[in-house]
Amino acid sequence: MRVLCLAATFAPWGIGCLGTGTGGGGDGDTDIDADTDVDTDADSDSDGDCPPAGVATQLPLGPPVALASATDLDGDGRMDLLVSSGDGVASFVSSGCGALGAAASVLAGTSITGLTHLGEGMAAAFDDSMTLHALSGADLGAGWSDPVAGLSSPGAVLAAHLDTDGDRDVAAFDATYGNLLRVENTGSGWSVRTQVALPAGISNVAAGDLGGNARDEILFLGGGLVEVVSVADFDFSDVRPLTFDAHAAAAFADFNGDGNGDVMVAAGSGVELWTSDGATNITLVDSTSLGGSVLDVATVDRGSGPEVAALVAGGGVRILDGTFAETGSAETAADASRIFGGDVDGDARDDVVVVTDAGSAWVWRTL
Ligand SMILES: [Ca+2]
Ligand SMILES: [Ca+2]
Ligand SMILES: [Ca+2]
Ligand SMILES: [Ca+2]
Repeated sequence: MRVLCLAATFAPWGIGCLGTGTGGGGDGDTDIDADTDVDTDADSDSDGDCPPAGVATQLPLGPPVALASATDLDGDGRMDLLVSSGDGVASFVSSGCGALGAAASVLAGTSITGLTHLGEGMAAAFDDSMTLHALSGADLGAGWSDPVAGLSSPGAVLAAHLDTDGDRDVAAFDATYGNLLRVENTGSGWSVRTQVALPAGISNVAAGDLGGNARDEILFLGGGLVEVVSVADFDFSDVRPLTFDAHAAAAFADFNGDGNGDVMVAAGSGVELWTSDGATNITLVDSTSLGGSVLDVATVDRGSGPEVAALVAGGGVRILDGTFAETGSAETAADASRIFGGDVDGDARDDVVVVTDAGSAWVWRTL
């Protein structure tokens, strides 16, 4: 019975099964691991649909995943997941104990090139007609769409505080990261504020606050590492190349606990800690090797301060504290490519969600 339920979830977006009881399980049960409903963490898992705590558990999502993001869409304090196969955007919302259930799919027939979360129940998607969509709520139904002009081809989008009004705005890139539009989130629409040409060699971007003011800094990653410092609203004219070594991804938080924002950066087979002086000057202070190419990093806070969760090629996940001591590890799948940190089960400790290219989420309810 439960195996049928698992199989049903491989159908296209929107087929309910996980966490919803609408799939093939005739008893309404949605036991994602099809085992014996052993409840390992005393979370009142009466119907067996909770991913067990302490190990990474595979939840099928559907079609291959080209883009993914994560935020709390329905405001219940639990991190939810947004994914796109390239055609439309689907939401998978956390149930009480961290199972991710298909909630909605929108923009069917629209080719999506970029997906990011704005926080506070909102996400942004960019499409190949150069339209930027704000998506809100578990059903992704509330929000707005506006064309944004100025790019030759649509590509990635990155949420960041580009001004000081407290909501996240969007940096929209062309397909080769050659140009960037700074787009204001007005609360009811998108407004392109400035445009800038970028240096060659960028393959990823990340944003977070490294001090100086309430706006975020942006890191350009790829065949180097470049810090772009916020100078004024929608003005990032202070561009600082930091190194020409390859860097893949970045996660922001105050990792050394001195009150200033820092950043953990995936670099080759290791992770680097760059700390800030509170005035946007960052310095490489330490690094560690994880024995394989580090594909992605995320910040997790399990109640004792921020740590970094690193995804190593092949599917291994390691959690490291600010001194690079390993505080947890898990194994996922060989095609795992993205990692997210956030509390999926509502116990106030961040968990880890890994997304694979083939269309699975691995939920690791951390201890
Ligand atoms: Ca939620
Ligand atoms: Ca803003
Ligand atoms: Ca710090
Ligand atoms: Ca948790």
